[in-house]
Amino acid sequence: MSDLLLSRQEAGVLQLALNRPAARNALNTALLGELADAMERGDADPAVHCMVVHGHGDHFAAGADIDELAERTAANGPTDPRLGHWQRIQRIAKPWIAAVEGYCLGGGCELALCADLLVVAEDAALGQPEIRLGMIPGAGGLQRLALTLGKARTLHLVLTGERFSGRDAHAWGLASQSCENGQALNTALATATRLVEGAPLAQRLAKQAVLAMTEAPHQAGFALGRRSFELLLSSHDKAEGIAAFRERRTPTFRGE
Ligand code: DAK
Repeated sequence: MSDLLLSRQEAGVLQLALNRPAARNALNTALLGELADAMERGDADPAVHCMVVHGHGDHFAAGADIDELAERTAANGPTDPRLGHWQRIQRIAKPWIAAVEGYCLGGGCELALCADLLVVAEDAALGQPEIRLGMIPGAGGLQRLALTLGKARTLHLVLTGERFSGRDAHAWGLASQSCENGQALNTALATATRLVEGAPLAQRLAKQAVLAMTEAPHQAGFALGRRSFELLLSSHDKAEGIAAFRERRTPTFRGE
C-alpha cells in the first residue's frame, strides 16, 4: 500500500485515512482503488468488525481528481476503472462510518453519502459542485440526496452547486451524528466502539435490509445518473468548467 491511504486497525475497527492533503484529498483513481481494496480486505478479515473512513488533515475529500476527469470522454466513460472501484465500495457488507471535517465535495460527498453512518463536524462544507464543471454527480450522490431530501432540495443543491454545512446535513437527516469541529474522527471511533459490541451478523442483515428498502428499488435511477455523467464527459461545458477551475475564473457555459 502506498501512502495515499493510511490504515490502522485496533480493537475490531479498521481506520482508513484518505491522504492527499495537498490536493484536498481529491480521489484520484489510485486512491479510490486503494480504498476499495482496503475496504474489501476489511470485509473479509474476521478481526475487523467495522470501518471508519476519514480524511487525513483538515478535509474529507474535494471530489474526484479534476486533472483525471479532464482526460475522460463519453467514449471511455463506461470503461473508467473508477466505476468498478465505486461499485466495490458500495458492495461492502460490514458497517462503515464516514467521519467528515472540512471540504466534502463532489465525489467526496458521494463517498460520505455511501457510508452507513455519517458523522459530520458542524462547519464541514459538503456539496455537489459538479454543475460548475458542466457535470452532474456520477457516483450516486444525486440519487442518495433525493432519497433523503426529496426533489426540491436535491435539485436546489445539484443545480446550483451550493454547499451545505455539517449542521444542515444532520438537521436534514443525511448525517447520523454531528459534532464540534475537529471531533469527527473521535466521535466516529466512539460510535465504532459501540458497533463492535453488537452482533455482527444481525448488523450486516440490518444494513442489507435498509439498503434493500432505500437504494435497491432505484437502480434504474442510479444507472441513468451514471450514464448521464458519462455523456457529459465529452461536452464543451465540461471542458470549459474544468478550464475555468484551473484558471480560477468563472466559466462561460454554452449548453453544448
Ligand atoms: N481535483 C484535483 N485537485 C484539486 C481538487 C480536485 N477535486 N480540489 C482541489 N484541488 C487542488 C487544487 O487544484 C490546488 O492545487 P495546487 O494549485 O495547489 O496545485 C490544491 O488542491 C488546493 O486547492 P485550492 O487552492 O483551490 O484550495 P482552497 O482551500 O482555496 O479551495 C476547494 C479548496 C476544495 C474549495 C477548491 O479546491 C475546490 O473547489 N475544488 C474543486 C471541488 C470540486 O469541484 N469537486 C468536484 C469534482 S468532480 C465517477 C464518480 C464520481 C465522480 C467522477 C466519476 N465515476 C463513477 C466514474 C466525481 C466527480 C467530481 O467529484
